[in-house]
Amino acid sequence: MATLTIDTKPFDGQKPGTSGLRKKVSMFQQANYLANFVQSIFDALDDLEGATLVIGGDGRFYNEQAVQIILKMAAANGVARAIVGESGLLSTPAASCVIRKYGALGGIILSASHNPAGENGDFGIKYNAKNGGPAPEALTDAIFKNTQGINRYLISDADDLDLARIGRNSLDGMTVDIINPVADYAELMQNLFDFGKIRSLFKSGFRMQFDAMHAITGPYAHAILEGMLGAPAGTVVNGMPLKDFGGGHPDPNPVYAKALFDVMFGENAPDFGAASDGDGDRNIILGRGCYVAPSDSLAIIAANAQLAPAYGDGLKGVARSMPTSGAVDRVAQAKGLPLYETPTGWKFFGNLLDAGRISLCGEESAGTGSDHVREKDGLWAVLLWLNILAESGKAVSDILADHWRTYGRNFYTRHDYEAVDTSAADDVMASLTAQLDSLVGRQVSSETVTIAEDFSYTDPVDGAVSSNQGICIVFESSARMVVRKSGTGTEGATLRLYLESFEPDESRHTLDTQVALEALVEVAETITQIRAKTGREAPSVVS
Ligand code: VG1
Ligand code: CO
Repeated sequence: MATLTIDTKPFDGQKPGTSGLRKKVSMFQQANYLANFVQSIFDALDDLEGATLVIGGDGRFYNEQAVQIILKMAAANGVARAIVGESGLLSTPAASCVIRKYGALGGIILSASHNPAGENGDFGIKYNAKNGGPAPEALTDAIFKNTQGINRYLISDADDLDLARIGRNSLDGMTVDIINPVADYAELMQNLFDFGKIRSLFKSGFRMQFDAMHAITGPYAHAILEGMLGAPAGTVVNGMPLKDFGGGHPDPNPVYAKALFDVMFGENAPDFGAASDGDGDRNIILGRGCYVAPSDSLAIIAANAQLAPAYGDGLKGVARSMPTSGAVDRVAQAKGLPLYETPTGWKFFGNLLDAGRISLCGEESAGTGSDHVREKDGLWAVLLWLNILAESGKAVSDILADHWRTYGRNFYTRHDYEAVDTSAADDVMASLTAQLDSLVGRQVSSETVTIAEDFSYTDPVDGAVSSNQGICIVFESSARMVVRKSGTGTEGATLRLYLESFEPDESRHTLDTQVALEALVEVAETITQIRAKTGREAPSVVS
């Protein structure tokens, strides 16, 4: 076996977005495309020689081929040991858990998360650092810079490994440990939650449906919910990961997870419903006849986390991304907890978690997590909810109503305009940015603008500044709107419009969200002209 040095040259468009590099599969299949990016990661790491790396992905099309290429490149670049999930599988939170548990230098995660999979779908790759979290911006900038000047990569000419066989292998001098992708993660979950209590809950007849959407959480949910916690067989649906995710779009929201919504709002609905996304880091929570908006879920978890053993001593602090609703702020205030507002993307929570400033964090896009790993964690959130339900004995709908009664309700919606013309999207953002100053004081229908800003974040731990993170407009009524361009889409551009208003009056808490926010939607259109400029009559997804 030998190390080959392959000549190559830079490719356009290898700039990592919100969570790594995401492109069409066909792009990744071009000769040297993946290898260029992987070598650019390796060249950006100081301590690669002799290190341990974790490798795994969400099982989508091209996952296995990519793992084989990365293993051979790791061996050629002097990595001492690779830890790989069986068949190349690892959910994003499980990868984070494994990196931390085995003291690895970092890990390479293959996923495009919620983006559709299959030969004509998307593929993605990202690097996670020693703490188990997404590479910080300084590192992703260095990786991008390397992709622009790359002229060679190193790869072993060894044969492919059989990834389906758990055990120890050697690849051109590098140790490759193929592990059960669920075991370490399941053990961690067992240490955080009261599995006995949750088992009793299921024993008492409590019914649940978990929709794995044919993506990576299937094996995890089967093993933990049906295996360790004794939920009846059939609790987990669509639990077999498929290379094309069954042709679906595993973004757990009311549109793409409609089947679950139909069950939970239908006759004879189970007590509890949940779904996860492609790579297992997101979750949605439903009760019988009710949906818990992700921003509310974060607030409810923050308010009740002490019911689970791992958080019994209370929380150090909480954080949310800027577009996430202010529901969790009210809990933080009531409990006297520090609250941080970060840009979109999990990487910004890492420093706060590492520094012990927060124990819990989340995003409006259905991601919640804690200091147990450094990624958002779908199944973890579901288990925390189960622990809260088991401990409180309440139904999901009661927990929600009680929460709003105590803290008031933050009505919240996100409107996505997917795959719009890039120039139209840029025009929306540019003209909004240009009118920020003149917006302050302007009255639009019943709302008056008090703050209009281009969100910029200074990391309180290392002082790093991230600017242009979305336009945020606050009104006198305390209503708020945010507009940003997605960093994960792969077709044209995706614009996200986030709208929020606060309702203290309990008699109005049962209003439909879209009805409650109807007027604000029109105010936002007047200010942004999104519909006019993109030529869309309505958003592609309302969540
Ligand atoms: C989206 C979400 C963001 C999330 C990111 C990665 O990013 O809005 O909150 O962190 O996806 O999540 P964007 O830039 O498209 O808005 V994921 O599950 O890909 O795991
Ligand atoms: Co995801």
